[in-house]
Amino acid sequence: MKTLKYIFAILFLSATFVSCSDDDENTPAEINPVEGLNMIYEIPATDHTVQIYSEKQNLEVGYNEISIRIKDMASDKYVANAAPSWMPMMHMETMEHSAPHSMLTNTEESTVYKGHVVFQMASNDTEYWEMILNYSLNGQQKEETLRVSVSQPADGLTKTQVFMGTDDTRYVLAYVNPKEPKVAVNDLQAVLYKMESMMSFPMVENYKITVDPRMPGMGNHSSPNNEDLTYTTATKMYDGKLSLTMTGYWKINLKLMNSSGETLKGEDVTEANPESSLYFELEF
Ligand SMILES: [Cu+2]
Repeated sequence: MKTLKYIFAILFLSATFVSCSDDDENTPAEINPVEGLNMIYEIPATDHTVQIYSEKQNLEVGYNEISIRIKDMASDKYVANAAPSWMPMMHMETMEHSAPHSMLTNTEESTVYKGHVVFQMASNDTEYWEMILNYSLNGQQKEETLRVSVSQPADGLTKTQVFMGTDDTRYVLAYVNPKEPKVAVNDLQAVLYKMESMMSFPMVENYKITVDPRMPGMGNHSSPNNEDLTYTTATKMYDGKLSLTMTGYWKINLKLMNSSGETLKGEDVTEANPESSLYFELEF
């Protein structure tokens, strides 16, 4: 009975406290820096916890935008000087390899470290992905290894291609935007990496990717006002324009060209050749 009384007292006090702060009109509305994101993993450690967020419900093959927060339990605050780095690793039956990934930066929100990973393949019963995280907390270097699951996108459409170029280099090309395509001229965005080794995937700059969207279900018609993808230093991505004149299934035929204008992968769409071997698929 005594315990119950205490609980009531605490409840009453906290209710009072909440209503007090609600009444205070000078208190600015608290901005949630991970608003709209899903916390897909949380790694509990003795004195802190690492939280991993995505726009999606889970990690998928292709381009994944990921946000990481580290909460110091002692101060109950998210840490702004953790300087984290990460390394995705896939453990396959016969080998191990990494995946293309950006650096983690906290330029928009000091306590949210953002970056992206392009997973080339899904995990399965015997082959799995791990994310190795390194960061500093209260002057100490920490490392956590988290097993993550990576699935094929539910829509089954191709938005990522791993391929060998005519220069005998293996490339990874992944679709980034538009996330919600519209009947309009959309901002098209993609990332391009090359595979230097099993562990190293440097970003490829200053190449060009031609864009030729077609509707195979409707006589393979195209659309006007597309713009080829070119590298933008500010975004560290390839930016172009994708014109979609109607809803339905579109095949975005692509051709990758190096800085000397040589075609490394993909073919022109002609009467005789309805599609390129390099493409993205969209349906909306
Ligand atoms: Cu693999």
